[in-house]
Amino acid sequence: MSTPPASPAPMVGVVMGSRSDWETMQHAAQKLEALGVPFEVRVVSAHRTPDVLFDYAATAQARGLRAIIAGAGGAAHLPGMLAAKTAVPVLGVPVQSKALNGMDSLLSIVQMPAGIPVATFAIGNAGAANAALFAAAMLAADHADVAGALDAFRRRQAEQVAGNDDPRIPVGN
Ligand code: RP5
Repeated sequence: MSTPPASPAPMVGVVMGSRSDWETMQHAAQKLEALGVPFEVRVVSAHRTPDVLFDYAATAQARGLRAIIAGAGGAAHLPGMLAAKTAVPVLGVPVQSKALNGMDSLLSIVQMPAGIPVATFAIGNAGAANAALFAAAMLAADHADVAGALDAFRRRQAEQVAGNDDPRIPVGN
């Protein structure tokens, strides 16, 4: 019996403050999967498991991660704290909180002090998807397969919009 081929080392980390963030962050994972970008997924909480956060950040670069997509809601300190502890670019996704609709998450992530940047995306599913597309764009210069997949995605998207440009006609007709 032959051993299955080893899966490629992850180039992108998708992390989130709680399992409850997965509903949002799965949209990042789906995009990375579709583009063929090797990634890993972890729950890493800035408040509940700070030591795990520090370890994740401290080892990220040596493990080959080239971007970390970090989603959190409410007092969303995860992206900023990761950015403080690693040179790997951090892409922050504000999760839509129940109490304040994600405005708390957005402001917590976007208002970083000068010197420690976090690239901040839109609140919710669109932000998660776009963070993945952005991470793929960062990788594209050195990975022709990812560049090709991104290009194909954009062409398909444009065709879908152009092919259904009368909003009165249901999609698929
Ligand atoms: C944050 O608190 C998480 O990122 C999550 O968005 C929010 C709520 O977490 P749970 O109470 O659902 O675990 O740390």
